[in-house]
Amino acid sequence: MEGALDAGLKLFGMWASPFVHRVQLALKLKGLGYEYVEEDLSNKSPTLLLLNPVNQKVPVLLHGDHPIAESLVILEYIDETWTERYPLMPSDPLERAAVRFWCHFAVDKLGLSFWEILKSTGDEQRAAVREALGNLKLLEDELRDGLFRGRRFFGGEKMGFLDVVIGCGYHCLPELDEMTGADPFELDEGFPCISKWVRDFRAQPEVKEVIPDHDKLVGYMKVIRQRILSQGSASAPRV
Ligand SMILES: N[C@@H](CCC(=O)N[C@@H](CS)C(=O)NCC(=O)O)C(=O)O
Repeated sequence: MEGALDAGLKLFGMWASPFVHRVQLALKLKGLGYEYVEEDLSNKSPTLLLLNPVNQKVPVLLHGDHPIAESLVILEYIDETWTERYPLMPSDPLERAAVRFWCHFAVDKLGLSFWEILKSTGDEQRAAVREALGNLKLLEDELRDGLFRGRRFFGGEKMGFLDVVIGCGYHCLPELDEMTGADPFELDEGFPCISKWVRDFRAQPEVKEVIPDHDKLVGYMKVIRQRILSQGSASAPRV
């Protein structure tokens, strides 16, 4: 909590979870300190089950006595509670609508298509990669020609809400083939705007502090993939 405001926050998380990283990155950008509790998701603590009885998932943020669950809900809560510190959401309503729209896209489209890559092999996986690349192309077009065009980040010169949401889920895009055993694809060639954005995101000091070492994450994802493949299909987390 060094140098950060003690806001009476406790975060229940798991080191490799992109949903937890979203919350950690938002707290870091806002300069808010918090106590961190690492959960063993194969043996969840009674406290986690009590705080998030509906989904029984991390992250859960405890503010005083009040638990808040679901990463996007937590991000909005943090942003609306500490408005004076590093605003994450844009002030313009149209831009806010666009941020929310692309957050839905990240969860419903990108997230699901990448999950399909992780849990499949052979032709099924190649089809999943085609679907995911089609989704990435939509994001590439948005960065090139849409509301966010010409910006370093979706938030402008600095990272904003959408950078936190998409960045924590997809900073591993350059290692996607390694993580999933999929055929290699050239991010730089097909997706110049996304690949620049990924590089800029990964270079941010707050991101470096929050996101675990890439080799460690890739190794962990390979283990998860093997576990899913040996146990049969797993349900997708909502990314
Ligand atoms: N939609 C949730 C997803 C959270 C989620 O899937 N968390 C995973 C860890 S990456 C979890 O707690 N899994 C435990 C389980 O599914 O039982 C969010 O955005 O917070």
